[in-house]
Amino acid sequence: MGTKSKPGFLERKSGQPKYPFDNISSAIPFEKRAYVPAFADIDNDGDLDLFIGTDEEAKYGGGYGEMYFFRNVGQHSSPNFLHETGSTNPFDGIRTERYAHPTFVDIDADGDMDLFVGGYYDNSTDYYLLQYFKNTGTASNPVYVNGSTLFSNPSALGRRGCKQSFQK
Ligand SMILES: [Ca+2]
Ligand SMILES: [Ca+2]
Repeated sequence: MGTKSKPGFLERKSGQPKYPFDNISSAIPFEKRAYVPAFADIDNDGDLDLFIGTDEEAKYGGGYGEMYFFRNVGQHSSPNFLHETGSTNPFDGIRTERYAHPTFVDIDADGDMDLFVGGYYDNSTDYYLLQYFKNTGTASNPVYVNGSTLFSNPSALGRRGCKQSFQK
């Protein structure tokens, strides 16, 4: 609805036509406490793919987050998201901090999407962290390794978590 200069929004709900997310809630276990979406064309095929950051407190023995990956196997104007796991998920086995808030941007201008994840480190001091995951693969076949922490200063970031944002 609306136009580029005057947007209008219409909520589409589960079960309605053109609602592309019906298979997502069944892919993420109910007990997760964060569902933070980020879109990026991670396989460079012209449509936006979906990532969802979560809190995975139980899976790794406490205190970590995880990224779920849904490849867009539809069209740019008619998305259809397929849950990818194992080796087809570029974040398979990679832990983030809790309540993962992902954002993709080509920060090093090498043509592939890098990742920043804001999160929460659950210990007695309650740090809020920003992690950087450089894409060491390609624009169509990303490879991410465990991220380095850019900063973790609760007094600078505030105590309600950090969420990163980049403007084009
Ligand atoms: Ca894509
Ligand atoms: Ca890059």
